[in-house]
This record gives sequence, C-alpha cells and structure tokens, in this order.
Amino acid sequence: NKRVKNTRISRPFIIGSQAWNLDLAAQSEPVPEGHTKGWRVYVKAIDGGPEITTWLKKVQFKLHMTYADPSRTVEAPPFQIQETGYGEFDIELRLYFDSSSGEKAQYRSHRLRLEPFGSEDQQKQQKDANMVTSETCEIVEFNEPSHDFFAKMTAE
Ligand code: SLL
Repeated sequence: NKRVKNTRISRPFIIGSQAWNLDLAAQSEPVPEGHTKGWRVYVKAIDGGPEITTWLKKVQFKLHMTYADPSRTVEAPPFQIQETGYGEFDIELRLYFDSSSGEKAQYRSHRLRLEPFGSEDQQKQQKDANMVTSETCEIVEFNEPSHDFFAKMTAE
C-alpha cells in the first residue's frame, strides 16, 4: 500500500457538546445524586460538508475520572456519548481512521461546557433554549496518504 507523494488530504469536521438543565421530576431513569445537567458530546460532519464516515471509524471519549467507566468507545455513527453530571471538564478524544489509511489515531480535546457562556445575548439565548452548545470546527490532515485510502477519499 504505497503512499501518494506530495499530496495532502484535509477534511473539516465538528467536535461539540450540548448541555441542559435536568428536570429531575420528569426523568424516566433515576439520576445519580448531585447530577443537575444532561449533556452529550459528539463528533459529526459539518452541515452540508463532507461525510466523516469515509475516514472516521471509531472515537474513544475519555471522560472525567469521577465517571464509573470514563473511557467510552463508539464504533459507528453517531459518534456521540450522552450522560448526566454536575461539573465541567475537558473530554479527551481519540479518533481512529479507516484501516486502509495506515494512519495512527489522533488526539483532540474538547471542553464540556454546562453553563451559558459568551456575550450577554448569547447567554440569554442559551438560557431561554435550556441548551448550551459548544462546537469547534476541526481539520484532520493526511499527509502522503496510502494509495488505497487516497482512492477511497477521492471517490466520494
Ligand atoms: C469540577 N473539575 O469540579 C470539575 C470536575 C466532575 C464531573 C467535574 C459526575 C460524575 C459521576 C460529574 O459530573 N463529574 O458522578 O459519575 O467542576
């Protein structure tokens, strides 16, 4: 599986989280003591952007060590974890690529935000919607990709 010289493939994608206040009376499942927020963290394509499933095969999310099983692996889309909790922390992500690529996993970090942030207007919107969304646009780069992987990526 030779490499394609002087070539780089770049793809944008999103790492994000959403958090909301739990309505403890309305929960169907019991919520652990002290947990006030629901949240999810995800890796996804940009709306209208290129697919990520061509290159992304698995995501490992490493949560705060206060979680019973902090290392969560998702092997198919949606690449997402949903949880409840009380505190903000940095989530460590490891992205695993299509096996034809021969690429090593790449590391990313995402700050889980539970409280409204940004300008006053933005905070008001987040409060009114009971939804704090925090997303960053990321780019993954494959330098001198393998022939097989290059073929897959350019066949999209
Ligand atoms: C803080 N430095 O104090 C952070 C720590 C801990 C987050 C946040 C619950 C875990 C569980 C949870 O939200 N942990 O009960 O399983 O703000």
